[in-house]
Amino acid sequence: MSEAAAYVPPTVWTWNKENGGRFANINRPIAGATHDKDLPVGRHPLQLYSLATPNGVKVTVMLEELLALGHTGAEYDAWLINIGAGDQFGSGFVAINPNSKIPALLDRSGPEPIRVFESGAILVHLAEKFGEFLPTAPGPRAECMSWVMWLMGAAPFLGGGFGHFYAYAPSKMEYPIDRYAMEVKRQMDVLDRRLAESEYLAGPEYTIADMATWPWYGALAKGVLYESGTFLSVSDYKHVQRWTDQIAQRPAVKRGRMVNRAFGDPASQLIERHEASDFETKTQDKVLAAKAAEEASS
Ligand SMILES: N[C@@H](CCC(=O)N[C@@H](CS)C(=O)NCC(=O)O)C(=O)O
Repeated sequence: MSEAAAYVPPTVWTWNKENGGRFANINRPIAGATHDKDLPVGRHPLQLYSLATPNGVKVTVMLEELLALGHTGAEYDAWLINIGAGDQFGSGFVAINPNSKIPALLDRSGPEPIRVFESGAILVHLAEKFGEFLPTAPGPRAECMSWVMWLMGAAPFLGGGFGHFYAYAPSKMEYPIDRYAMEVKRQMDVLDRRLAESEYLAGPEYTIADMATWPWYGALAKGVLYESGTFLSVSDYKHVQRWTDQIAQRPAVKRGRMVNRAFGDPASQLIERHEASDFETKTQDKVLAAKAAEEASS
């Protein structure tokens, strides 16, 4: 009998803190802050609190794209939220995102600060604020928003479903891996068919739909997400491969994916971003990385 079939749910679910999953230490069945901690605030109009996971990269790519177009109002301070250490449960972070997940944005350009949480909402907020990467004609706008919403609904099946059971669960279980592998392959086929007929997701122009989708499904296409490239036969999705490579060449994408990256190759990391020149100097980055290593070992 399989492990899943042997499990009989109790009458009332209770929280088993040591469930063995990779992120069991930060998963909780309750919301709200666990500790008092103010967020730092820099000098730019936009304050971003994030981490370079696929959800975080969506926003840093958008900000770098806006800056590349000359929108100086898109200058931003990007502060690191270490979700492994529970920074998302600090009172300051919870005040701008009651859902305690990165990314979160504080737009301080107007008379009153505006908080924006959910990566899709942040992309739309920035697109509307600067009049870029979201078509304004009703048809193209609807197409773009449809793909943005598709991504926001689809990605949790990839991350929380497939990724969780394939890479993070304490043991490999056939039923959930099979169920989510099927769904993720279906999603890749949805993208592949769309990208066979259209250069970008929303049409001939690169938009926030591509920025939202590329960090997830582009990474999946390259086999770097959950080391599942062979398992899911990702090289079969030729049009997704073409689109992934095309977007990866964009200078703003190369910069955006580095911001708030606190893992992987040190050369790919810019732990905090406060100035465009930070990409070149990375001096403060090295200081922060050394400090983080020191804290981790103490
Ligand atoms: N729907 C949210 C999802 C954000 C999300 O899941 N963020 C993850 C990192 S990719 C997180 O902060 N996790 C911390 C936690 O769950 O405690 C969005 O798109 O902004």
